Amino acid sequence: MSRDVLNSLRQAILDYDPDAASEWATKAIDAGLAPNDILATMTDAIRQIGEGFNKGDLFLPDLVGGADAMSAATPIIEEEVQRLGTHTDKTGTVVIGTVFGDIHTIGKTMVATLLQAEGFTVHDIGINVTADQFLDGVRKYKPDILAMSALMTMTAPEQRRVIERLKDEGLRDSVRIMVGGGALTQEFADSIGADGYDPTAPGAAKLARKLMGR
Ligand code: B12
Repeated sequence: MSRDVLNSLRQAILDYDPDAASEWATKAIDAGLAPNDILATMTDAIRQIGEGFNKGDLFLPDLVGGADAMSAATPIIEEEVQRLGTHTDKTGTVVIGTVFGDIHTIGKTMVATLLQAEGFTVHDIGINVTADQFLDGVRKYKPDILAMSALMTMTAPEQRRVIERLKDEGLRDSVRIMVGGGALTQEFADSIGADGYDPTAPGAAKLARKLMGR
């Protein structure tokens, strides 16, 4: 039964059908499935579309169609994650954004949602965020953690630029930095001097707690 619901949700994303995707996401929640499992199914589907694009079997409108279906279903899962959120203690504050030149929002939003579920106060400063805007976010919100997402090999180096700018402005030691996104590896994260990297959203939430010493 739950397998059928998840398969239908996956199919709705592969069919680029936002209405069906939100309908099956609601059914998955009603069936009592864990938000992490639902998000993992959706992620698999959109990555399958990405692979098709990579091989030249699918094209940009396919990415847009899959992303639209994904974006229709995501708020339903987010709502459930927030409803389930039991942490009343404030674990810490996070500023999160997708780096300059990069408009991929889905993974960053998932990480923000699961951080909230872990009790963090999250300031999501959006996509295509310049180094100056990240610095402004750090000055304004004084976060414990700065989280940056980058989905493309072209935009990943932007994370290095932000870290260098934080150093130049004397802000680097005021904040822990975690990085992620499809284009990254642990080696890259180490090479730019980030404090942590994880390839998944649930892992990002655990990593954030670890960076807070919890
Ligand atoms: C959907 C999509 C789009 C949508 C985005 C819509 C939206 N609202 O986000 C649209 C159609 C707009 C798009 C556009 C483009 N895209 Co695109 N896109 C994708 C696709 C298919 C899925 C991305 C996604 O949402 N994945 C699902 C999420 C959940 O995964 P995720 O983002 O990786 O996040 C997870 C982890 O990485 C982690 N995570 C994420 N952020 C963070 C942050 C921290 C701190 C941590 C710890 C963890 C973490 O947690 C998440 C959950 O597990 C990928 C393929 C892929 N395999 O990812 C291509 C992909 C990223 N796109 C690609 C390209 C090339 C483009 C375009 C240049 C295409 C074009 N020719 O115009 C443009 C670029 C636009 C721009 N300037 O940014 C390439 C990038 C190649 C590369 N390595 O550089 C990919 C890999 C496709 C491919 N195989 O070639 N895209």
